[in-house]
Amino acid sequence: MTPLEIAPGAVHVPGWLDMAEQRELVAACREWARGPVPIRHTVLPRGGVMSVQTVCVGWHWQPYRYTRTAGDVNGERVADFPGWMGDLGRRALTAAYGEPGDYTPDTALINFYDGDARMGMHQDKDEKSDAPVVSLSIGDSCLFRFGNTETRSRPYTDLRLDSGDLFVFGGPSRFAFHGVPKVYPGTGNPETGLSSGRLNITMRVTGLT
Ligand SMILES: O=C(O)CCC(=O)C(=O)O
Repeated sequence: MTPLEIAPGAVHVPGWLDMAEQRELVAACREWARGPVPIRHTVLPRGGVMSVQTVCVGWHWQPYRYTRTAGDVNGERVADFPGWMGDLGRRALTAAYGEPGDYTPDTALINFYDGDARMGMHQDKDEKSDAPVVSLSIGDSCLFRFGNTETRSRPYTDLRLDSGDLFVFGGPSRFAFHGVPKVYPGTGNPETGLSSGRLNITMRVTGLT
């Protein structure tokens, strides 16, 4: 549970979620995956399809904007961002930075990685706010690549994110490129409620009203 600063403003807190919290998050995500906007592989503007499956709460993300309704899926409004998740986000900031500030996340992107799913190096920059991103990992471990704000390539730091880990990036690292080059199948604990695959939840402040 000792916070490790990976870069200025980017903090890894291994083993932050206990098993009961991981189970509760898996159960909540399973519900959201069913609807009102079901989990799906996001289609990119040039026709590519993301290998991860994504469902959102609070706001719906599609490349490269947020909307309340999911025009690219079924036109429904996404589930509300629950108050308990905001509390979890503030606890996460306290664990990473020592205090929560006025952190008020209003969206979460929930990504499910199975098979060979991965995520290329990218910046989270569709938010109109520079508030930190809180990332929670459950299930299979992965190789997480955390880079710099200028380029997709080096310098970057490779680290392993395990089930229960928290990663927060804000301040000078808020717009750093990052990605998931590899998931390690079979490394998760089925007690989380996930028999296979990896779940990642990122909370963000959209800055939208
Ligand atoms: O799965 C992860 O750990 C990272 C997810 C991510 O980069 C994103 O949702 O933008």
